[in-house]
Amino acid sequence: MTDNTPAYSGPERVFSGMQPSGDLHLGNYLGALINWVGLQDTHDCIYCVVDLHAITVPQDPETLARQTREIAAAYLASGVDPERSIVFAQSSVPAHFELAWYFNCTARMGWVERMTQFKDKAGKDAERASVGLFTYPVLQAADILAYKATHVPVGEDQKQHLELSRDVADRFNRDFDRPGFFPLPEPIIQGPGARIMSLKDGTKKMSKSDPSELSRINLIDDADTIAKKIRKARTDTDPIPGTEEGLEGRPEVDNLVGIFAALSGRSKSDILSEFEGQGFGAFKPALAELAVESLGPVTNEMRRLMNDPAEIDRALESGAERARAISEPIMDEVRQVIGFWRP
Ligand code: AQP
Repeated sequence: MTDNTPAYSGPERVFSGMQPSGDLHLGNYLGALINWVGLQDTHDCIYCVVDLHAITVPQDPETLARQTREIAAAYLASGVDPERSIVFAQSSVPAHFELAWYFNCTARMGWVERMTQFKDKAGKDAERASVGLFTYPVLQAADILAYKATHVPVGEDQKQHLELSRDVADRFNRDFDRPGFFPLPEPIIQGPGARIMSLKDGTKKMSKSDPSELSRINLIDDADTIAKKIRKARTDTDPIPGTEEGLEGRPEVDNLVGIFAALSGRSKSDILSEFEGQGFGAFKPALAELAVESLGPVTNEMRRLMNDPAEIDRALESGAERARAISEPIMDEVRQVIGFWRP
């Protein structure tokens, strides 16, 4: 459908975000955050705390403000440099609200109805879900395209939403006969951490909103908590296989091996050859040690930043200013393209 669209010829730009809807976990870190850090070397990057997305489900106001700072602290602690990259809270840049409305008028009901995340999150009682939860992926398209971002590093769960962003951009370009006006953003989904599953159920993704604390490792967990969660992670009684084929039908084991690979920067098959034939009594302590060693510096830096929120606030304020400076001229162009009256 999009093959013949003349290409966007503007600069490459990276955009991504995370919701302040709970504590960030290992899935957010390995699926997205570590890729964000690396992309700073090659691209102009914009990293947003997506508080407008968080309020698609009820949030306590004080907690929302604290968690917004906490997510920003996690970005900085993981290595996002607020001088090189733009770090800000979504609600402080008006372009997100405005473009979301235009895109609500561009996206088609049928496209949004197909989104599996809405079905998962709304559950059986979709009638009672907010309209915002339904149009969440349209707001996501606005987030990206308010900056004409070309690349979006995310975990695998966001693939379908990114396809919708491409459709929205393409539809806008066609409806207003402005080929190449918006880029068709490309997802960057990479590495063995692209889909980290729950520690309690290898068929469900690790998620902030899972009611079980034991299902995830949070970035703010201390060493003992991490070790306990890994010790209690669900496994089976068979030994570790020697090849990736041996992981088939063993989703929990596959997940733990994937986490080991992502944290160590090694391949799954390399990990399997090291642990082939061993039981979880040997594997789990090794994984816990690796997780503590990898996440410890991030946790400590997050704690330091949370004890001095002024540093976080400075980064968010200057990031918002820089984000507005990029998005405002784009919004002027968009209003002109749509044909709004101006004196
Ligand atoms: N389990 C995961 N494995 C790999 N990547 C993941 N991401 C989320 N979970 C995993 C990636 O993290 C980024 C930010 O996600 P988000 O905060 O916008 O919300 P989400 O995708 O809805 O994540 P959660 O943790 O499941 O939150 P809740 O429970 O609030 O919905 C995205 O790039 C995502 O792909």
